[in-house]
Amino acid sequence: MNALNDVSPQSLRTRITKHLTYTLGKDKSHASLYDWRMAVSYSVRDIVIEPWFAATRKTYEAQGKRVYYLSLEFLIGRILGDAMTSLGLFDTVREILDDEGISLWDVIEDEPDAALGNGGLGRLAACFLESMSTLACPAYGYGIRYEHGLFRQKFENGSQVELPEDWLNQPNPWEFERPESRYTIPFKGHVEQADGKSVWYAAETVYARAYDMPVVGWQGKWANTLRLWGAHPTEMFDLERFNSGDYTAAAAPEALARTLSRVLYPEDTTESGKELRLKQEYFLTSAALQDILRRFLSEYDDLSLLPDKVAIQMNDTHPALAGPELIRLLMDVHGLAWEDAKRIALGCLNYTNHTLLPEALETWSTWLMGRVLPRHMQIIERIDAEHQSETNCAPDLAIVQHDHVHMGTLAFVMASHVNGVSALHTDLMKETVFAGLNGVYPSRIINQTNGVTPRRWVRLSNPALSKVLTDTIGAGWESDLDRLADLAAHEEDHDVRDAIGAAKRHNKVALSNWVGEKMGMSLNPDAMFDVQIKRIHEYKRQLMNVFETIARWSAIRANPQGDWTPRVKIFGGKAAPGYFVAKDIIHFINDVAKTINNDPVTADLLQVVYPANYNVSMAQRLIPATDLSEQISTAGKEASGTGNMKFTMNGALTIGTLDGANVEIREHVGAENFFLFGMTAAQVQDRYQVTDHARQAILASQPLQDILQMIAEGRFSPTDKGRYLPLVDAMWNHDPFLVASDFDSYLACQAQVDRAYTDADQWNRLALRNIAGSGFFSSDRTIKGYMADIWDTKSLA
Ligand code: 7GP
Repeated sequence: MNALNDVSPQSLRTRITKHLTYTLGKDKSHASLYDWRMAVSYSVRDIVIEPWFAATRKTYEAQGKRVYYLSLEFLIGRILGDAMTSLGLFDTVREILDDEGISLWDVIEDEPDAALGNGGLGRLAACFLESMSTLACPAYGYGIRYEHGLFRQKFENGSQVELPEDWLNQPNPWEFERPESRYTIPFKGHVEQADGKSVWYAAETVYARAYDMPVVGWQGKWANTLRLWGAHPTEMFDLERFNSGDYTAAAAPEALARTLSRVLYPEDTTESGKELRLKQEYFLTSAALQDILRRFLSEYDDLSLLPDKVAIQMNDTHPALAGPELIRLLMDVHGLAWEDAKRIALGCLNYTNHTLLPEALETWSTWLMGRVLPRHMQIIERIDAEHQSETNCAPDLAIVQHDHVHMGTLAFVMASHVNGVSALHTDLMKETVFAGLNGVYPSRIINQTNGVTPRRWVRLSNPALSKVLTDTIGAGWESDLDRLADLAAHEEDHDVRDAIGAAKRHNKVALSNWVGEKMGMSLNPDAMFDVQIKRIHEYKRQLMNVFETIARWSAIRANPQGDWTPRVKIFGGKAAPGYFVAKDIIHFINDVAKTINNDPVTADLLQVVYPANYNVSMAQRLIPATDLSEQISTAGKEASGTGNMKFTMNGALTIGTLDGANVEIREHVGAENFFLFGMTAAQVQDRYQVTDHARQAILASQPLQDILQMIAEGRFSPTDKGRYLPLVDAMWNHDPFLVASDFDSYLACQAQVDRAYTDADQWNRLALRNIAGSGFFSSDRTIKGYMADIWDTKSLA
C-alpha cells in the first residue's frame, strides 16, 4: 500500500498543470506564486488520499481500538514541505518547478504557518499526530479550527505588539469541510428530572462542523485524520430583522456562534478565566465525544465494549470535561445507568499533565460551571462525592473546593492513566502537586518522556545533516532513530567529523543570509551561534542569558584584545499579551541588543539577534544552524521541554540545568558531552527557604552586581534611564526563579563552552556524540510507550 509506487515525475507534472488550470483557473503565464503553491499542494494532497482511504479501510477491518487525542492546541506549522518529505517527492517537485522557473523554496515559504497553538503542548500534539501515522496507529486528533491562530508578533521600539493572525484568509488546501458531520453543542439553560432521568433544556446551541486534514506518515504508508471543529449557528440569520433593515441584529446569531472558534487563547501557562474559554473547551470535548460515539455505534451496539475500542487522551486539563460529558451522553442520551456510564468513561479516558506551575492548574467557579453547563455541574458533584467517600481522602483532594472545580483533580479522578512528560516531571508530580491523589490512586501516575518527530525536525529542516547521516549510517534512520547510535562507531573518522561541521556551517551561512535579508544585520558564520528559542517566561530565565550577554560585553570592552570566542546570541519567542513581566523582558532583550550591536569595539565578537514572530517555521531555520542550545530553566519548573531534543538531534551542544528532559538528554548523550550548571530541583527547594536568597547571591557575585548597576544606571535605555529600575529591584528583592543564585555557576559554565568551541574538531566530535545519543527522543518511541502502557493499541502496519 505504498502510495509512492505510482507517482512518476511525469504524472505529478500533469497533475500540477491540471490543478493550475482547472482548480485555480490560471494558465502558466499568469500564475502567481500563490497559484503555484495551491496547485502543488492539491497535487501532493491527491497522493495522500489513497493511503488515507486505505488506512480507514484497514482500521474498520481490523475492528481494533482507535486512539482519540483531544487537544485545544495543534501547532502544526507548514504542511506542504512536510508532506513532500514524507512522500519522498521533494526532489521531483523541485525539478518540476525548476523547469517552470519557479523556486520550490519560495512556494514553501508562501504557505502560512498553521499556528493553532501557543508552545510546547501544542507542538507536542503535532509531533504525536505525525508519529501515530508513521506507526500506523489508528488515531484521530480532535481540535478547534481557530480562524485566528496565535497572534503575529512585531517589535515597536523593542516592545512586543500583537497583530491578528489570519491563516484562513486564503483557502486551506489541506482541509476537507464535512458539512454532513455536525453536532449540536448545548449551553446554559436548566436541568429537569423526569422518570428518574435528567433532561437538560439548553438555552443556547451551536453546531460543531468537522473540517478534516489528512496527516500522512513517513513514506506515505498510513494517514490519520486531524479533525478540527468550526462553530456555526443553529439558527440562520433573522430574515425578519434583515428585511426591516436591521442588518447587524439580523446577523447576530451567526456572529455569536462563530465567536466560539474565532480565536486561540494566547496563554501558555496561565488560566484565562474567561467564559468563552470554558465554552471552547466544552465545544471541542462534546463534539469529539459525540463523534466518537457515533463512529462506535456504527460498528457495535454494546456500549460496554467502548473501552475495548476507544482510547481517549486528554492533552492537559483543557478537555477534562470529557469525563462528565461522556457520562452525560451515555446516561442521558443512551440510557445507561450511572455506575455503567462512569465505569465505561473511566475505562476510556487518560490524562497528560504538562506543567506543575500552580498558576497553570485550571479551576472554574462552580457558579460559572453551573450556569454554562448545569448538567455537568451535577455530574461533577456526584463524581466528587463518590471519589471522596470511596477513597476517604482529605478535603484538599476534593474536586470542588472553595466553590471552584479543580480540573486537574477531575481529570485525574476520571482517568485510567495519568502521565507526566519526563522522568523528573513525573517524579515531581508524585511528590508535589499530585502527592495526595497518588496516595489514594496508587500506580495511576506513569511517565512517558516526550519526543519529537525526526521527519520534520531533521530530515525536512536539515537536509545537509540528513545527507551526512545517510551517507554514514545508511538510509532508514528517519523511522528508526535509535540507529543514530551507529554514528558513535564513526567518531574517530575525521571525514565524518568534518562533514558534520560542514553541514552546520552550511546551515549557519543560510541563517546569516536570512537574518541579513530580514533584519539588515550581517552575521559572522564562524562565530558560535548560541540560541534560546521558546515562549518568554520568567521560569525559562531568558533574563539570565541576557545578563550573561551583558557580562560578556563588559568583559570584552575591558580587554578588546583578549582571546575571545566570537558569539552570536539569538533569541526568539512570544510573551502572552497579558504577561507584563515577560513583555518587559522582551523589551529589555531588544534594548540590550541595540546597545551591543552598535558598539564598534565588540562588533566582531558579540552580536545579539532577536527576530520577531518566532514560530514553527522559524524554529526549522534556527535549530539546524545552532551550535549551543540554551536550556536554562530553574530546576523543577520545566516539565520536559521539546526544543532541547530538536537541538540535540541537529548536533547542537546543550548548556542546561538538571530540569525536565535535560536530565535524560544528558544521560543519553553522556555527561561529558553536556554543559551542566546550576542547582538541582532539590537544591532549588532548599534555596527557597532562604528568605533573602536573591540579595545574598547578588552580594556574593561581583559580575552580577556590576550588571545590575549598569542596568540601573540606564546604560541600555539611555532615553529613559529609569525604565529597568523595577527589574533591578525585583532581582534584589524577589527573584522568584533564582536567576541570581544560579548566575555564577552559569557564567563559569559559559566560559567552559567558550574554551570548548576554540577546538573545532573536538566540538564536532561532541556534536557527533550528541546526535548519536538522541535516538531516544523520537516521538515514535514516545507513541510506542503510550500505545503499550496507556492505550493498549496495536500498530496496523
Ligand atoms: C509545556 C511544558 O512547559 C513543556 O516543558 C513541555 O515540554 C510541553 O508542555 C510538552 O509536554 N506546557 C505547555 O505548553 C502548556 O501550555 C500549560 O502548559 C498547560
